[in-house]
Amino acid sequence: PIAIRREDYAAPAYWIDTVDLTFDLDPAKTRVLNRMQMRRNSEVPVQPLRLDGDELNLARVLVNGQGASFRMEGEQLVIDGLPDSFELEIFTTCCPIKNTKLMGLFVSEDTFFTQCEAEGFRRITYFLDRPDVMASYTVTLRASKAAYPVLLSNGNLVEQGELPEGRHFAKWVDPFKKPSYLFALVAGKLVAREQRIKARNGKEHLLQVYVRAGDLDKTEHAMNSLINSVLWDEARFGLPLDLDRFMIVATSDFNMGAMENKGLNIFNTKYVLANQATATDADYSNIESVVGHEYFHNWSGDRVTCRDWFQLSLKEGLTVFRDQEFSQDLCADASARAVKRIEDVRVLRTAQFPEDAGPMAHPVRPDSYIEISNFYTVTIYEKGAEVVRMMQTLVGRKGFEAGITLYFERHDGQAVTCDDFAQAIADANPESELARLLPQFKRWYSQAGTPRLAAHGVYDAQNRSYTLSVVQSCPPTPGQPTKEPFVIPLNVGLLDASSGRELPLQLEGESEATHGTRTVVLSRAGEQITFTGLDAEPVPSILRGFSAPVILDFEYTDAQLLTLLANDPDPFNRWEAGQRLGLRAALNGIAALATDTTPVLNDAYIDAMRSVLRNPQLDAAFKELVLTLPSETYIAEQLDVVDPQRVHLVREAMRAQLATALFADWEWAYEQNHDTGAYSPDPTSSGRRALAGMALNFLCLAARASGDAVWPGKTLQRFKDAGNMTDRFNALNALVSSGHTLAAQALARFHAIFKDEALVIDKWFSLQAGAPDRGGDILPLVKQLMKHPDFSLKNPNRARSVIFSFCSANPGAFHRPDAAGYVFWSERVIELDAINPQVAARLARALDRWSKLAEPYRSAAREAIARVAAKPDLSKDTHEVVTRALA
Ligand code: B3K
Ligand code: ZN
Repeated sequence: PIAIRREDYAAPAYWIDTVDLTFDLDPAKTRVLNRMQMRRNSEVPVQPLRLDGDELNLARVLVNGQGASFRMEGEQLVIDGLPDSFELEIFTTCCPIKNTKLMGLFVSEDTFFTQCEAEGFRRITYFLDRPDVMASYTVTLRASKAAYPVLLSNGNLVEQGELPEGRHFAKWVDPFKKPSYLFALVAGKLVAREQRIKARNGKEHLLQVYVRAGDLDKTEHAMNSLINSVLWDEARFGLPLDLDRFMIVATSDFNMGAMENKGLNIFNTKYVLANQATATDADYSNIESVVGHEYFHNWSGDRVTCRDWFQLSLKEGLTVFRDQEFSQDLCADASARAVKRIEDVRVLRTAQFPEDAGPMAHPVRPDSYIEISNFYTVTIYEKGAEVVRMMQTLVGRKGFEAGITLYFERHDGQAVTCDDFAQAIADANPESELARLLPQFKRWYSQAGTPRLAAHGVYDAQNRSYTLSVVQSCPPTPGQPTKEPFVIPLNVGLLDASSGRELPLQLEGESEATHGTRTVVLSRAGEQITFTGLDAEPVPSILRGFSAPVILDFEYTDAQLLTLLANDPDPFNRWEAGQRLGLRAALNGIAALATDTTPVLNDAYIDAMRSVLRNPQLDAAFKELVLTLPSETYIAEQLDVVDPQRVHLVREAMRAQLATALFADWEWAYEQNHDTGAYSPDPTSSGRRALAGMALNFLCLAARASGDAVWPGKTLQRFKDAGNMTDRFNALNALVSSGHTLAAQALARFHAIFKDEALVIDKWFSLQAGAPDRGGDILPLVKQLMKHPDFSLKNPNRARSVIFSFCSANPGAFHRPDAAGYVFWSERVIELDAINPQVAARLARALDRWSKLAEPYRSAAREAIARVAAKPDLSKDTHEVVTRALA
């Protein structure tokens, strides 16, 4: 396989103005007639037309209605000697029922779906399958009316009717030009929830959510999320819905979360279907985010798209930022907004930071790839969103809105680059620090790796000043041995060490002090920030709100962290102080070779946690976040050499200690929070359910140590009586993760109740495969689960629920001294690769961080990766991941 390079970008040699597609849908043999009006791009030298194809059967090629001579070069269809403009007609067939890759046209539960991003359209017809070729589409779908009563494509339905032999047709015209990756069709037995809404300008729109007949009672939340998304984008950024009809369709077989096809979004059922009996609060909130995300793509992605796939973060980073802001803006108060921010940062730090430190590290705008599907990463998405967020911080919220307005005015209907985006934001804010530092700021797009800030504070009693010295660095990443300094907006505040009160801020040379947080813009390798007018050494609160995606090293004393935890008005840093204390305890425990009975947490930490738990001023959701210990993955990232079993053991010891030491407090917290009344997924009541669930978890864990039967009994009762899935699942989780004997009957009952609810059965599998390992018991269980009649490797959600929950989300169970976890992993990667390379390549990344492992894990992991890499006929996807891992 060969690498595609960003610097090799060349404009297309031909343009496609219109595409007229006719589908005769049949699961075993679908016929596709593709009629295109094309013309030569006069700005590039004359050259043959090369159309992309993949697993197509070619029947006929006509140029201006005449049989044309063509040749095949690999999978490309090549035609020479074409006139400057012409009609090209191509007739092909494909086999959707055998399409297990779920790219292109495939069948799921007797329904046709498509997935074209990034390069799936070439599996439907020969095409210039690249995002800078934008065309107007007319699509006619023909199929058996009984089997496929609903026929959908992008845009507006302009005609429909009957055909002979029980068939019917529907013709769709998309009023907007689009790249091929945004094409979609759906055909099958579906029903829709519908809602008509009126936009600000008085225009009416039809919103539809299509699902299978039994699922209509689970579409209300998705519809509400869609309505909120439409209103929000108009209110916050002045971006209206530009279509008469906006459709969402759910499928249970999907490689990812959802897809923003113009006017016809296709979703994984996981991000559409919810009612209180089947979905947890987390599901509700994910649905809101993903519905928002796909809807926001209608502008950031569809109206303005990417010139090439290296610019993927142009649409993904921006759209993640937009969906994060949407969810925050829907929150009723600052505390709920902070909770959302903390959750987003947690994802960044547990998933993106390791990626940026591992073999797959790449810039937000990569320089090369072998398989683009491998670059739908947390770096492109989440770090990309942080880059956009920093721009907003540098130009202010209003300035950023002006920048977005300019970006869409300037580039509507175009395929553009990350540079174009940054330029528009800067141009709308000519006086800003962003405009002043733009070329340097753009290093966030070109340099991979997580920058580190080493900060150090010195108090000068004589001058009543406090100087923070900050040195930035960034470790080497593949292909980038050295890095230049980044532009880093650093949000800072100071607290009084004795009272914990926030201090006014006066920088050296300023005549007046200000209150609250200050944004200091770092741009040099080393800088000093001096605050004046201070009577004593303050406690610095640095990187408030996580104002940049960096690692901050500051030698806080425990006392300083306790002050921040108790007092910081910035909720993010308040939470962060608790995490730093927990992390410090974990690292000390690991270094001291703690056993499972050594106390790892000191009294001060436990008392501080008790104060947070009992604090009447704090919301339950925030408490739950503070009391959640840093994950095993996050702890492991802080170590040079990782013994995953030791990390697991120490973290479990910490959990056991929190369970016992705060037993009475957990009882109190449960009593206070477990009754949330009639179900509503709002942040306040979901926060209370989360804290009650956490309390039950610790109470069952404490019972494990003491032999007490009361709380496990209560938990089982709770499991049986629960009025919603969140409470029911939390109770089940408490029994399973404490390893209580009552877990077995609860699991059996759960399966019996929900046997017909695929998404709930996914939870049932995932809970078991992700449960804390005790003496190596999880791998045999996982192998058992794979033999369960409900298991299927072909369904991505199901495969993820068992295999990924074990390999990627359960380090204590996966990293076994006997290497059996790695052997299992390599077998599954190879097996999945033959079915669905995208899913396989995702799983392949479970061992990204192998080189950090202690022996015997390290050698065993390397051997397992090498075994996969040695397999002939590996997909490009998996091949790229494992060869980079071994490089
Ligand atoms: N743009 C799609 C992701 C497509 C993934 C292709 N392998 C979903 C999204 O980010 O909204
Ligand atoms: Zn997206």
